[in-house]
Amino acid sequence: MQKQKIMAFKNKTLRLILGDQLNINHSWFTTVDSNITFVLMEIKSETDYVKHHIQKVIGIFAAMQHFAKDLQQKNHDVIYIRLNDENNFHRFDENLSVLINTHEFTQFEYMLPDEYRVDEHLNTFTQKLNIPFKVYDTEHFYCTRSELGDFFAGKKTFLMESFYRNIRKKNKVLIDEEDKPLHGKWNFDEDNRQKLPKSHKPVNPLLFSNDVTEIETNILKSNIKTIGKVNSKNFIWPINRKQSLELLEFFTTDCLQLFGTFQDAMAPNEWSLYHSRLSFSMNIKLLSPVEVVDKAIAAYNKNPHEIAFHQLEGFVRQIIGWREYMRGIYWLKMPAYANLNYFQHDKKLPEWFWTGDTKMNCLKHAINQSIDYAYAHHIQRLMVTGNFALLVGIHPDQVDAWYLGIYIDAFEWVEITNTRGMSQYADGGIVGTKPYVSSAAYINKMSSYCSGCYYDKNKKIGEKACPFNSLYWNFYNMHEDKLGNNPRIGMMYNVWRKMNVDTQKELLTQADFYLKHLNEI
Ligand code: FAD
Ligand code: DLZ
Ligand code: SF4
Repeated sequence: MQKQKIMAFKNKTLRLILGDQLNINHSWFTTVDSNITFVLMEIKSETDYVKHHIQKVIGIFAAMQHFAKDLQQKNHDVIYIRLNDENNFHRFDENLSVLINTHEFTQFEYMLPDEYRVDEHLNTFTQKLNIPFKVYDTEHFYCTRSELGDFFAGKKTFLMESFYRNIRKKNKVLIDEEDKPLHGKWNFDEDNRQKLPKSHKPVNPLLFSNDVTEIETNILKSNIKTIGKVNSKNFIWPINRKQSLELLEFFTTDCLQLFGTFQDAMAPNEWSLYHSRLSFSMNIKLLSPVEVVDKAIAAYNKNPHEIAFHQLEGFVRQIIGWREYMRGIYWLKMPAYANLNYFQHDKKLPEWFWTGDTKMNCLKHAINQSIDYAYAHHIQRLMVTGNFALLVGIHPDQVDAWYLGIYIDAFEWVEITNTRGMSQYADGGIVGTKPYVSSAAYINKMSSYCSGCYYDKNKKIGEKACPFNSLYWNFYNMHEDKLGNNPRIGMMYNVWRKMNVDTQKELLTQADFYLKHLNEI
């Protein structure tokens, strides 16, 4: 009798797949097991924790739906909870509890979430669970969550460059037999980062044409508040692995050869230049960073005459360096990181951050392109929108919410470290060694925005003076107590301190005028 009972007992496992865990090469999917059911869910706790760009929500739902279909075609058992399903409770814990009870699952399993918020939510859920549970790695990143913390243990500073070198050595990426970097040095930045010549027409971006009208209709029906525009008949972003691989192929054949050269360049009607636009596919794990890096190296090895080594290294350092580094900092410093506000900034974002309706041409283009494509490249994020937000003293919570909402690739682990850390210096120098601020000179050096601007890039004071010029000095003046002794910006303080007092006053008055009229500039 006892024996019979044990044989009749069925072990049934429920495995949760989050919207950014679409890694088909994960060991979960290598064999088909009829005792295992996978669940994916479109839920409001994830769509509503910040106001998202419509393209971000659509892109994630479309990719989740494709992924579920792929799994079903491979004979995996899949439950897919849609946004408007009657039995959708719109929270991971509630939906999971109902499923576990109704289907009598005997085990619950999930992969480590990338975001602290969801990690905590699932920790709390599993603590109360009355069946066993197990947590798996996502098998996506080069490093574990705690690797950066271990690497910098006992150190006061967290230099990206040393972490990057360590990962390259450890994984033998662009490393010779003597454990030295290929081509003799680690950093080729001085070969990169040129302005786009007027006569140069960048490559046309590879865009997809996905029909996602049904998803858009469902989002609208469910009253989810979104920002931005979308052409849902021709959705341009990759929404499955096949398209992500096509975009990777396009990048390595058509963009990599000029990636580094124009990495920091900005031009009014060029929204993607030679950037890969692979962040969305990578962040939802349709592509792994290892395969992206390997593919770029293979393209270089096949064609070293066309792709210079500095272009390749420039790209590899973004992924092996910055991407892994930001994730490590996130897991080392959360949850305190999300409340850091080193400068005690407290202003609200001007309203035109949501419309692009400003006379400042650089901001107008960077914001409008973000509204149109849910994308801006790194220097637009750092040296245009981020630079402005820092100079005028926007509260980092406001800045975070904007970045987390507007970009298709935005997930807190990589968004907050870039925004609060690299861009706003709200962490007081954990990620960056100095605040990234500039006057019009840098924006003009790297872009052709200034020539079409209402403001005059050369004017510091008076009518039509570029706001960046006076706000820049105002920022340094305002934060002298915190920045005055920073050796990396000592030169700027020397210039400021040597400046004629009347000029200083005029600059501060001009900045004050702009600060009082933020919504109208
Ligand atoms: P490429 O220029 O082609 O670079 C290749 C890859 O390198 C990217 O896909 C990305 O995975 C990685 N990478 C490059 N720079 C960084 C970086 N600083 N940190 C981490 N990875 C990097 N990136 C996100 O993925 N999500 C975000 O939410 C995000 N928010 C940002 C906010 C601010 C204020 C700033 C300054 C940067 C932010 N970044 C973010 C980093 C970077 O801007 C984007 O990764 C990049 O623009 C994505 O476009 P791409 O794929 O064409 O990148
Ligand atoms: C960003 C996002 C959105 C908009 N919607 C969902 C969703 O409905 N269901 C889901 O599983 N994931 C979604 N995501 C991605 C999650 O926010 C992401 O998986 C967590 O933040 C962990 O990084
Ligand atoms: Fe931007 Fe100033 Fe140049 Fe105008 S003049 S584009 S506001 S930097």
